[in-house]
Amino acid sequence: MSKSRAERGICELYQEDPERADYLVFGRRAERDRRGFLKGAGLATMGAMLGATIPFHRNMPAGLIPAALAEETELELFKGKDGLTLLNDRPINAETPPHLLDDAVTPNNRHFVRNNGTLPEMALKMDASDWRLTVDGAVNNPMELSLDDLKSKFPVVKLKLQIECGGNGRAAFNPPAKGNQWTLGAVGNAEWTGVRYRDLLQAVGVKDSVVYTAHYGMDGHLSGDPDKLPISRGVPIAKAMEEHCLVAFEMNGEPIPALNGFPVRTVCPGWPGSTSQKWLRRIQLRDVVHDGPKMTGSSYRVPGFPVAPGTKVDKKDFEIIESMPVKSLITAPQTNQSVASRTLEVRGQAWAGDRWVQSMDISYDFGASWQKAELDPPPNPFSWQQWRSEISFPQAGYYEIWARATDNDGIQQPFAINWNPKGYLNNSMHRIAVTVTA
Ligand SMILES: Nc1nc2c(c(=O)[nH]1)N[C@H]1C(S)=C(S)[C@@H](COP(=O)(O)O)O[C@H]1N2
Ligand SMILES: [Mo]
Repeated sequence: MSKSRAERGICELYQEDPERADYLVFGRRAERDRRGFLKGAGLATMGAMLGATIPFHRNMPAGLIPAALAEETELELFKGKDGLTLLNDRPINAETPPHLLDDAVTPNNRHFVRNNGTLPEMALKMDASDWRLTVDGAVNNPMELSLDDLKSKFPVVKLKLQIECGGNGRAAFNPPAKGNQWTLGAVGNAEWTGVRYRDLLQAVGVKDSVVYTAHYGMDGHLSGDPDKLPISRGVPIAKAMEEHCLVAFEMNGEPIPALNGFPVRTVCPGWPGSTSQKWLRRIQLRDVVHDGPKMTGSSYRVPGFPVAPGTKVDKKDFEIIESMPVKSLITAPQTNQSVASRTLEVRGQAWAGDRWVQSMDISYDFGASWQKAELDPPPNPFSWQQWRSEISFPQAGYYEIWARATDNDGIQQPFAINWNPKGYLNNSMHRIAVTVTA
C-alpha cells in the first residue's frame, strides 16, 4: 500500500516535513516572520485550535507540533485495542485483521474505529452525568432526555448488529481513491444494548412531512473550529423506523468505549457505518434529505450506474449509499500459514446489509469449482452469520481459498471490484493463501 494514498496522521506529517505540515494544518495562512515564527492569521488559527493564546509563541520553532494537538490521549485509548492496525492517528482510524474477527460477537477491544474528528471531553472522561439527547425538528413534542430517561422510559433491547464502514476495502481500488486505506477490517458485529430508534420517534410524534433524520455528535472538528461539525449524517425515516435500528448505550454489556461513541450512539445496521452516529447529542427530524457534513457531494455516495475505473463522474450522478452489499470474510485460518495436514477447517463471517446471507461457497482451485459451506442463520436480523467448511487438499502445495456469499435476493459477491470514484462498497471476494506441507 503506497503511503501517498493514505490519509495520514498529524504526527507522521510533522515528522516527515514540519514546514509543509504547518502549511497543511494551518493553511495558506501559515505566514511567518523573517525568523520563521508563525504570525498573523496562522498564529490565530493555532491559538483557536488550542483554545488559548500562546504567550511565548515567538519561541516556538517552525514546524513544532503543539503537544496538545498530538492527541496522546486518543492514542493511549487506541492501545487498548487488541492487534488493530492504525491507519491514521488524527483522526484515529484503525481496522481489525480478519483473523481477529473470528468471534460470533466482536469484543469491544477488537471493534474497528473510524473517527472523522476529535473525541469529546465527555468520552475522554467517561462521565455521562451531563449528557442530554435532544430530539426535535418536525415533531409534535420535542424532548430532552438524560441517560437515565433513555434507560427507564423505553423498552431496552439487546441485538447483535454488524457495522461496516462504507469505505471498507478501499485500499484495493485502482486508480486509488483518497481516504483511509481500509483493507478488510472496517467491520464488526458487537452486541448493542439500547432503545429502539422508532420508540423515540413515536414518543416525539413525527410529523407527516418528515423524510429524513439528522444525527449530531459531540466530537470536535479537526480544525478546532467549534462551529464546524466533523460529520452529521442521517437516514430516511423508514430506515429509522425499522425495528433493528437502535439508540444504543452499551456495547457487549459495557458502557460504549470512548473511541466507539460513549455514552450513546445510533446503530443503523446494514447501512454505511457513518449512519451510526457516535457521541450522539441530537436527533433532528427533517422534511428534506439531511444536508449535514458528509451527506452531500460525493461523500458516502456512488454513481447511480457502473463506471469504468478512473471515470470522472459528474456530482449530479452520485446517489446516497443505503444498504451495504453482500460480503464475507475468512477469519480462520489466518492468511499465509503452512498447514501440516491435508484437511483443514475454514471459517468466517458473512453479512448482507438489509438482506441476509442465504448460501456460502468456498473454492480452493482458483474458482474452478465451489463447495457449499455450512452457514448459520443470524441470531437476529442484521447480525453477521458464521460459516465453516472442511477442505480436503489433493496434495501438498500452494493453495488459495476463496469465499463467496450469496444473499437472499440471489446476489453474489463479485471477484472484481466495482470501481467508483471514492472507493466505497468493495465487496469483492476475500482470498487467503495456504501452503499445505503434508
Ligand atoms: N460522531 C461521529 N459519529 C461517527 C463517526 C464520526 O467520525 N463521528 N464516524 C462514522 C463512521 S464513518 C463509521 S464507519 C462508524 C464507525 O464506528 P466505530 O468507530 O465504532 O467502528 O462511526 C460513524 N459515526
Ligand atoms: Mo465510515
